[in-house]
Amino acid sequence: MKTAPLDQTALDQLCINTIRTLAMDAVQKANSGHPGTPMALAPAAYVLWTKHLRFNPKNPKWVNRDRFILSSGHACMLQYAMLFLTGYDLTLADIKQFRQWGSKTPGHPEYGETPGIEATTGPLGQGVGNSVGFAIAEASLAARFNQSGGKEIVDHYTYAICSDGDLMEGVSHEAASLAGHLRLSKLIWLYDDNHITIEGNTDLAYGDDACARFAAYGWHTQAVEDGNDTAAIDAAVTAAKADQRPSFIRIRTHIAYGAPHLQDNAKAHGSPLGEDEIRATKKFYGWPEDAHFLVPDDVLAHMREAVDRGAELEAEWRALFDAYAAKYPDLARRFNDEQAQLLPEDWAADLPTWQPSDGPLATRIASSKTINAIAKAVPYFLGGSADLAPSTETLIAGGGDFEAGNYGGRNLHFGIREHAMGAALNGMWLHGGLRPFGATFLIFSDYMRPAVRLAALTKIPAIYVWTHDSVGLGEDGPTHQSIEQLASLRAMPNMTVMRPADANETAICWRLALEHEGGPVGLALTRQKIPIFEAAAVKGAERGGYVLEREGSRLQLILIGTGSEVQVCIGARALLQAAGIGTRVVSLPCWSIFDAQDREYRDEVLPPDVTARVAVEAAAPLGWERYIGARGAMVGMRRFGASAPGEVNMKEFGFTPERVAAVARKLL
Ligand SMILES: Cc1ncc(C[n+]2csc(CCOP(=O)(O)OP(=O)(O)O)c2C)c(N)n1
Ligand SMILES: [Mg+2]
Repeated sequence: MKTAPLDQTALDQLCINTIRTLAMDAVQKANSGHPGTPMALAPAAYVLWTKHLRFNPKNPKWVNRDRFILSSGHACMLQYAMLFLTGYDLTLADIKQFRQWGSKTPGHPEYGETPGIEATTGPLGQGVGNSVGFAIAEASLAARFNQSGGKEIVDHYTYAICSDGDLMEGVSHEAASLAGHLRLSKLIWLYDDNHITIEGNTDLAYGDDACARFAAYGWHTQAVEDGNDTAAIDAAVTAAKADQRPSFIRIRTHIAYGAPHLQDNAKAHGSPLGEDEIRATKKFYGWPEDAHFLVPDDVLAHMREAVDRGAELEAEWRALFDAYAAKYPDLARRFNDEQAQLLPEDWAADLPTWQPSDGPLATRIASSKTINAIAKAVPYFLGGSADLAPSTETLIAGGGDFEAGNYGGRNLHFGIREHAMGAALNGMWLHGGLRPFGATFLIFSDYMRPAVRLAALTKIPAIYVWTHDSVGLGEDGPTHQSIEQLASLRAMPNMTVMRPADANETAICWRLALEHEGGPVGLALTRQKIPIFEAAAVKGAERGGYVLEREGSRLQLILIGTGSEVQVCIGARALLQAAGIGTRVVSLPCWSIFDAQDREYRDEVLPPDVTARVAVEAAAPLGWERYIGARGAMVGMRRFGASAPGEVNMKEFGFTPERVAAVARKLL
């Protein structure tokens, strides 16, 4: 591709104004949306798409494409215009359907809805957070697959456009700090410095020297003082690519550029300009004032050169890959399999199992052993923690550290940056070729929640290792003890929460997590030791819930537990059985998997005519009604926890066989 500075011609200007007017017209037609930012960013987008981005519109999934993420997702008409003009499977009719039910042009970019959209954005800061994950993935794949030292099969940039809001959000600070530390040199952020947010001028709330901030993170920084200066933008991107640090380009723009009454006005952020203002703006651009959705033929022809260019780029890469495959057939096969997220045959054959005599064992320790077995069998499985690897037990032994200069390492160190970790995991998976996990305490799932929610919304199968999962963790006290987290995570669509009751259930949950598609999986694991069941007794964990201990006589009572509280249920059952009450214990490690079983199975585990049921979980009771019904009881947490040894907490908060048995008896 040419990299000489762009000498702006009349045709360039026509293209830029086409992008602008498409955004204005689409927002006006929808009577909703964000016109001002696409108008201001059109020159930058034009430079990026025509001069720098390597992509193939006819194969948006080409693996070595450059990635582009619009972190300021509200400006998505910019991206839709670019995707349409450069020849993706997106038509002018789709643009006219902006923000309508079922359209390919939703109100914020949604992964999976529109070809060429790499990540769902809109919650400010997430896209830039994702971009760090994309760059991590590129570096990881490059380190593990590239062989030649010349033209390589994994070699692409990750670009993100971000706004004032993105940079104010905390996650951008975490993510940028991490990227700088890791020296992710192929990451480039273009900052839309327009001095405007929704409430007005950024002076109201924001005075950061953005370039100084990024320089302090170890980024390469540049400033372009005129967002219409395509040559300067082009030169800045060229310099950014050449630098061996992540790059930050501040571009001073003017929201709603060219609108006589609305340029530099916060009103242009999130409302249609209005027909009169649109006509006046078109006049300023030298555009036919009454034309709507006008795409001049020469503009389309010029922009669609991206189709041939993309085909060539991909063909070139395919030749490179074919040569690679001839030389390194095993690596090439693995590369393709991992891109397809294929688990190696028999990958789960060597997952650990335990005997009761091996216990008691914390489920976090069982998880550690399982992680290491998975890591041996699945080379693209990798992850890390937010500075809690020794506590979450997530180190891959012999995996090496993913660090600047050693991007082949499989242990990521996200630092104390849970939110960036969540966002980066999303980016790593969206990039392709990796199956990532991230770890912290269950309580700090709150610190990564916006990213977890986007993983769920986007159906990203990230795996979260959330340990120290209840008041049972002990002395660290109520700040560290999760209460409402399980309920709130279970309330999230597409989110799978698993809370295994022992080591063997933990290994099963991990296997299910690896095989899971369609959303993230969170494993809630204990800090404290718990006894181990016979492996054969817990096989039913595969179905989310199962009868762990059967009633000795006629079934009168069902005790349902998860995690460490299954032990409490077992103790209570012994007391109740001794009193002649036929009691079964159901272990329910995963509600959503259990709910997906057929009715016959569910009714077998929880017979509908047995209404005396007690749920036992050291967490907020919300949601348990569905399993205990109107007549059931819940032994849970209705307050915050306390600082005391874990066993004391469990006793004081009523997680004892005696209390559960007493609660149960009242139901009979
Ligand atoms: C996390 C989050 N908080 C709030 C919003 C609502 N919101 C959308 S855009 C925006 C700020 C707009 O300013 P800026 O980011 O500078 O974008 P510009 O208007 O300049 O394009 C806000 C607060 C959001 N989308 N995400
Ligand atoms: Mg702004």
